[in-house]
Amino acid sequence: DKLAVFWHEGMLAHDAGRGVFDSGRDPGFLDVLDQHPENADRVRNMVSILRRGPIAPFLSWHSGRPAHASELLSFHSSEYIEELVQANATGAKKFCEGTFLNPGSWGAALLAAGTTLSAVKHILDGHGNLAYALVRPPGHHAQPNRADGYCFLNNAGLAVHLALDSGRSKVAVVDIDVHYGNGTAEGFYRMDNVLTISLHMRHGSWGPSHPQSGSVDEIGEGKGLGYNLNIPLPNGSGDAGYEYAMNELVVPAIDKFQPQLLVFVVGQDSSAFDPNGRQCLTMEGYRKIGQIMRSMADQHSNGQILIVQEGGYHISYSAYCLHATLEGVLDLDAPLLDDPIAYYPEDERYTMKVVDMIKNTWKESVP
Ligand code: 6DK
Ligand code: ZN
Repeated sequence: DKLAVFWHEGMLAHDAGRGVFDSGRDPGFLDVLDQHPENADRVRNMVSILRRGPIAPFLSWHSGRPAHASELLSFHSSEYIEELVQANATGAKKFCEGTFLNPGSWGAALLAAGTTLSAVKHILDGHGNLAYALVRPPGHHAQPNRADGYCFLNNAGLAVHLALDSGRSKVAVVDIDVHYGNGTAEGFYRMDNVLTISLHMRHGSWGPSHPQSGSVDEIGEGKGLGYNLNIPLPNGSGDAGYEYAMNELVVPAIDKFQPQLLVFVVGQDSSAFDPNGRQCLTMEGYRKIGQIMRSMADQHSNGQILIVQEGGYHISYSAYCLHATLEGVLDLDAPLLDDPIAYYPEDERYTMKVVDMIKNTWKESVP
C-alpha cells in the first residue's frame, strides 16, 4: 500500500515577503533580508526529496484542488471567511505578527484546505490507508474566527470535520510541530469526539515561542473536558525526550480514546537546526515518532493515518526530516536515508573525555 501524496504547485504562489526573520520589517541595517521562513523554497525541497529520494518508490502522487468557500464553514465562521475574501479583494493585509496575506496567498490557502480535504477523502473512500497533504500556508494556529502564526485556514481541522461528517465517530489529532496547535485545539475544545494532542515547546523556555499558551492545564471544556492533551516540552528535549513523551503520554491517551482515524500533524521545526525552535529532534527521532504513529494506527484505525504538513523552516533539513517521518510511517525495515547534518558523539560524556584529554596534553606539554 503506497503512501498517497496530495500536492498542487499553486500553493507556491503564497509569498509572505521579506524582512528581518518573519517580521516583514526592514530597519535598514542589513543588505540581505530573510525570505519569510514560511516560503515556497522550503516546500519545493520537500517535493523534490519525495520525488527523488529513496522513498520515491513507496509514494503515489495526487493532485490537490482548491476548497469551495462553503467547505470552510465546518471549522470557520462565515464572518471570518468574509474578512479573508475582503482582504484578498483589497490586495494585501497583515493579520498579525508574521502573518501576511498578499496577492496569491488566498488562492494558495484555498488550495491548502482543498488539498487536505482531498487527502482525507482518499482514506475515507477506501483508496488507501496513508495520505499526506503537502500544503502551505500552514493551518494549525488558524482559529474559527482568526488568522494567527502564518496560518489562515485550519487545514487539519477541516479534514477532521469531513471525517466526522463521513461517519467516523472518533478522530484523534497528534501535532508534533514545535508550536502549540492552538487553532486546532480551540476548534474542538468543547467536543468529546475529537481528541487533540500537541507536543510543543514549553512557553517561556525560549524567546520567540508562539503562541503563548499550550500549558498542561488546558484540558478542554464542557463535554470536551479531558479531550485536549498538551505536552509542553523543554528546549533540547531531543529524540529520546520525544520518544519518551510519545510512549508515556500519547500512546496511552490514544489507546484509551480508540480513534477511528489518526491525523498526524507534522512540523519539522522541532528539528535540531530549525531557526524557529530549539527542541533538537534529528531524523532518527522523526523516524521513531512516525513508527509509533503507525503502530497506533495499526491497532486502532485499520492503519489509517492522514498526515498534514505545518511548519519546518531549515531549508534542507526540514525535507530530510519529512523523509525520515514518512519512512517511519511506512514502517520500512531499514532506514533509507542517512542524516547529512546531525553529528552526535555516541557517548554523552564526550565533553568530559575531551576536557580530560586536553588537561593531560596540557600537563605533558607545558614544562
Ligand atoms: N512572529 C508554525 O510553524 C508557525 O507553527 C509558527 C509561527 C511563529 C511565530 C509568529 C510570530 C513574530 C512575533 C513578534 C514579532 C515579529 C514576529 F503554523 C506553522 F507554520 F506551522 O509571532
Ligand atoms: Zn511551527
